[in-house]
Order: sequence, then C-alpha cells, then structure tokens
Amino acid sequence: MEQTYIMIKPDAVQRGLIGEIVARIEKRGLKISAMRMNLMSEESAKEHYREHAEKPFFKSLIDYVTSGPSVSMVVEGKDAIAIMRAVNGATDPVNATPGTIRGDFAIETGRNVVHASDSPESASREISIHFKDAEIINYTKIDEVCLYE
Ligand code: IDP
Ligand code: MG
Repeated sequence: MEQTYIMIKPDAVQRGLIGEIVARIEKRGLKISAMRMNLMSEESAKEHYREHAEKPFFKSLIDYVTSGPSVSMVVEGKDAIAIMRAVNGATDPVNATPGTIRGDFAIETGRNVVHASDSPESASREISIHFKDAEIINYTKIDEVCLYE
C-alpha cells in the first residue's frame, strides 16, 4: 500500500468544498489514515513547496496556502499517489478534465483547490512535514475485501 499527502487548500475550505473533496477520495476507495484542519505555518509552507523557491510565483503561493485554514490528509491505498494526481486533475485547471476536482471546481492555477504528492519521495517528505507518526492511524477498512483482488 502507498501513502500520499493531500491538502484541501484554503480557497476550497472557504468555498465549502471540504465535504465534496473528501467524499470523492472515500468513494474512489482510498483510505484516509490521517486528517486535520489547521492554518499552515509559513515555515511548513516554504518547506513543503521548496522545489518552487526560485519561481516567480513562490511568494504568492506561500501567501495563498497560509491565507486561511486548510485540511491535510494522509491518503492510503494501492497506487494512491498516481490515483490522487488523476483525481485532482491537471495543475492548470484550464487543462483539467471535467470529472477531476480541478476540472470541476477551479479556474486558475493559483487557486487550484487541492494538492497531492507527485512521487513516493515527495509523499514521504511531505507527510513528515505535516504529520507526526502517531497521528497516522494504521487500521483495516472492511471494504478492502471488495476493492482489492
Ligand atoms: P501541482 O500542485 O499540480 O503538483 P506544481 O507545479 O508542483 O503543481 O505547483 C505547485 C503549486 O504552485 C500549484 O498547485 C499551484 O497552486 C502553484 N503554481 C504552479 N504554477 C503556478 C503559476 O504559474 N502561477 C501561480 N501559481 C502556480
Ligand atoms: Mg507539485
């Protein structure tokens, strides 16, 4: 099983989309292993997005993700990283397919509603920024017998 870090960004929280986004993750069959709402610190945001530190949009990105409460999750399942990238849709919502979260709920790259880790290395790095080991719950869901061959 793979784990990925998911953030429901502050724009989505303000727009009342928490339930809609969580429902899509649950209905897909992925398991939520940790979930918390908080105001992301500037320090955590800068560490999370450090690969973009030299980009012209870095400051506005940090301001955006620290502008209000966001919801952080650890989501688990077979191929969870690739599945969640597909569930979220393309970074620029103009290119996001309808049926994806960004394709249904976003207009601009700078307000694109959700984050998902892009690789196993990013997932473990991002999970460790936002969660302590003890906050990630290891449990079995009864639907796993139906979801997995
Ligand atoms: P991702 O979120 O799909 O992994 P990345 O390229 O890693 O996309 O960019 C991280 C985040 O930075 C994006 O989700 C978006 O919020 C923001 N971002 C990326 N490119 C731009 C841009 O050109 N203008 C404004 N914000 C951007
Ligand atoms: Mg990224």
